[in-house]
Amino acid sequence: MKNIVIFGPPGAGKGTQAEKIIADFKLIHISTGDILRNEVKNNTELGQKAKKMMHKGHLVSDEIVIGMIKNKIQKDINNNGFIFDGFPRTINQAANLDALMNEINIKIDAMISLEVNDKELIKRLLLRGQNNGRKDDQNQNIIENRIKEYSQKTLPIKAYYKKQNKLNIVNGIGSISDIFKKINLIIQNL
Ligand code: B4P
Repeated sequence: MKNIVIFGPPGAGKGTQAEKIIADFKLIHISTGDILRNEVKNNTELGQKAKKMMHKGHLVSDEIVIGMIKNKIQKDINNNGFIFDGFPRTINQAANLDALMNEINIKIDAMISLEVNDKELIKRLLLRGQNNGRKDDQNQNIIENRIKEYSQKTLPIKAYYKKQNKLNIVNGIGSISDIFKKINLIIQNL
């Protein structure tokens, strides 16, 4: 079993690279962003709570997100491994993920951190906003809020995984396939 965290600021290419990782390594994809967007689309109670935060570019509460992850892991426990995309996003989420995995005798094997500068992130997200209708991609202020949330609440997770010797840094600027080659090598060597 290989369990990977794909990490980076909004627009770094987490979802994009996760798709390629799944295709090559047959891992189960857990994207908290996708799960939350689905809840919003279906107008569930959880979705109604999450929508307010997501549309402002804020993080959804740890309590909601950790509950979702727990259900997903338990549902797909017998598989080649998980790729966590957009989760954890706070130190509290990272510690809860470790505890959850510990309970079932599995662990995170690697964290892959995609590094992209803010100017490029804003350019990518505004471009995506023109094509896909995601409200949080259509407004530069909201995108800047997401980057700020990332710097303040999410970035400290890098040190958390570094301490566990699991941090792998990958330059997220370049062609999608060149970036994937580097990621592929890291996962193969685990
Ligand atoms: P996410 O869905 O995780 O969205 P994201 O950070 O924007 O990244 P995504 O994976 O979609 O985009 P990617 O970088 O692949 O989160 C959305 C919101 O949900 C959050 O703001 C938050 O409110 C909430 N949320 C989610 N998880 C949470 C959690 N754990 N706790 C609390 N709240 C949570 O790609 C971006 C664009 O760049 C794409 O258009 C892509 O085509 C392009 N791109 C990718 N690679 C490229 C490359 N190499 N060159 C050029 N363009 C590239």
